[in-house]
Amino acid sequence: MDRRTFLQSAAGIGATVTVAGCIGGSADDGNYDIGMSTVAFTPANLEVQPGTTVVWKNTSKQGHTVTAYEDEIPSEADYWATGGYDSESKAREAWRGSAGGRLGQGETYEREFTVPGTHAYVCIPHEQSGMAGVVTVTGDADSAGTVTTTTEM
Ligand SMILES: [Cu+2]
Repeated sequence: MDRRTFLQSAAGIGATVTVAGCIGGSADDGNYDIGMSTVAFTPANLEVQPGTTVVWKNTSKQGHTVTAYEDEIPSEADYWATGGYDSESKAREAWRGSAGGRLGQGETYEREFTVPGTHAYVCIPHEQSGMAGVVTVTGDADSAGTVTTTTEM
């Protein structure tokens, strides 16, 4: 089983997947972290370290968006969405008006995550089908010195 197959099957059972291998790879060389199938992000849950650039790629024939839920990202984080809109309402308006923010087949979107916490997002045209995901940025960089030791008696 190759890594990509593993990620897709892991996402299918709702697992949280931590990816280290291809994070930071260029979008041009075919590497990506989150694929977009007909009505799903795979994996839907991705855990990364602060400072990680996550790459989404539309691996389907349908058009999709990657649109942050404004109320479901850390308050210190800048708003993000395909198309570069600075608010969720603008992103939704642009999609309704002209399919703004659409990622076509094979296109990619990148976003660097620096603020720890959960960053939830959705594909606007497939929201009703449950096409949504979460990027969790761990605080591990700050708590690296913390070690939990279990002593067996
Ligand atoms: Cu979609």
